[in-house]
Amino acid sequence: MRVLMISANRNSLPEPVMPAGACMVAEAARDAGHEVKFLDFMFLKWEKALGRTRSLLRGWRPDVTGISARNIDGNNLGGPVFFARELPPLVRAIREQGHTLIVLGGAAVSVMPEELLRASGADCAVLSGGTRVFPKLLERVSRGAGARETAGTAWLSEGDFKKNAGAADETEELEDKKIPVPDYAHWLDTRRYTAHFAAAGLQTKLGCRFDCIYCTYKKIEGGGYRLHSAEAAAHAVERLWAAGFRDVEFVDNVFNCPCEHAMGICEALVHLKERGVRPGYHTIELNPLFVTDELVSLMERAGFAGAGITAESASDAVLHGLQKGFCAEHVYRAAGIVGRHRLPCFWIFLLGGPGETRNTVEETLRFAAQRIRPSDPVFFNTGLRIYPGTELERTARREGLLSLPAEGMLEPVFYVSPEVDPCWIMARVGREMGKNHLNFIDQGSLGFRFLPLIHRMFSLAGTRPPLWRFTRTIRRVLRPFGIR
Ligand code: B12
Repeated sequence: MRVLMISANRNSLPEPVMPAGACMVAEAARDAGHEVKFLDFMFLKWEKALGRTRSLLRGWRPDVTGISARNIDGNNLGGPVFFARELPPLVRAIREQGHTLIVLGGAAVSVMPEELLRASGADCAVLSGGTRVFPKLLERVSRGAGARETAGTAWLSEGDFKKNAGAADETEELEDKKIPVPDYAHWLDTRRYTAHFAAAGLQTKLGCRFDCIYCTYKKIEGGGYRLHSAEAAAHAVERLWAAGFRDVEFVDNVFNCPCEHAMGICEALVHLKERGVRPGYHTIELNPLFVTDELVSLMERAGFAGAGITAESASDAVLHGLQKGFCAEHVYRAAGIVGRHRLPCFWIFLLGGPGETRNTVEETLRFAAQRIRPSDPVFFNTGLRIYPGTELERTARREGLLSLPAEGMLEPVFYVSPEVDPCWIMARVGREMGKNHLNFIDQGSLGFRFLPLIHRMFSLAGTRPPLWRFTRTIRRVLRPFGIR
């Protein structure tokens, strides 16, 4: 069969991310014997993206068109951007060119499948396990059976949302299986990505054991862990290295849990380094609870160039309200540990959750000012995106802050504790940024529209990722132009 895969993500902020999942799924379809073409929208303006789609479809009629939808929105209360708004016109443009079965997939679809199916007009959606489910769906379609009933898919039937969750990934044992490493250069303009500081993503496990009230990770990946072995991770890194990638990002939702798994992977990476395979490694999520001297030392020996720490708050009341499963003491301890090492860290805080007050905001700001190394950037995000089905949604409804039905929550809606005004929080963070904390940034900084240009400049100068290591330099240069 003819299959078109469209990676619809055009968001290049805070950096363009390579559509790993879309490539993996396209490759799984090709390996199953289908003829597959790929359209990557990342570096295209909207009109151009639609134009390319139309002209491709005019000359080549795919039986099935997959649309990979990564982001619903930018998760930014200060400047909301609604990416999913591009899906309905895209689906219409595809339909205008003739019949093709339109299948939605991607992280956004795992988060809000019903709402995206309703809004986009696509035929069905793959809920999870794309590399397994999509080829099965294609196989059914090729023999004239209905795509919709494939295990792992969802669809609308006379306006009702239906799904056949089937044998989801939950039960699948990943141990010792190979980690799919797609031939990225076949599907994407990889040079363009790496020139914008994008690292090749590598996922070493699925699942999340935490119960953070706002989060969708369990919805996307399931609760129980399914782990790839350290050998499988090392093998995947070798393949990425051989393909020319010099930066590898662990896209596991939380890299250091289970901690022994992360340690095992780091040990395997140390051995790889001894054999001359030495990319820079990155991860955006370390949970403070499992930050230990031993882990950080191993990460340094393995060649990690930077790591994010998702502390979210330094106030016990807020951490409790968010059900983070750790308290302020752990956040302080993590700062003490990384302070004894050289590994650059990027601290992430979520302000405005249940229980947040002016006092708790001050607690977090004090922690950031006094305990975080001035060379480490600190990101303050105000407001929590509310997703249907989360504990945060229930809290917001109970507190009378949310009355929209789930369909209305596709356009971003945010929670901010009724005990504190979001404008006050943003202004307060702004005041700290305006002082001498050049390492502090807010959501406006991540959405700064000249970031891609800054990436290019640093990249041309031969700088290696992560760019956030240069936060203070960048802010110092931008300040005279009135840019915070
Ligand atoms: C790691 C990560 C990041 C890293 C990415 C690093 C990198 N090198 O890729 C960083 C920190 C940079 C990042 C940034 C952002 N992220 Co992020 N990120 C993730 C995370 C944890 C993992 C993503 C990943 O790579 N998964 C592994 C790959 C292999 O999976 P995948 O691409 O989803 O593909 C699988 C399936 O989706 C499916 N599939 C994919 N495409 C298709 C297509 C078809 C047709 C089919 C059938 C199936 C299919 O098959 C694949 C295999 O199963 C997810 C949460 C999660 N657990 O998924 C959030 C997540 C994707 N991010 C999210 C967001 C919001 C963002 C930001 C907008 C945040 C911000 N404020 O800036 C930015 C956007 C960046 C951009 N340019 O688009 C949201 C997106 C949904 C939403 N709420 O809108 C998520 C889901 C987290 C959440 N809040 O729920 N992110």
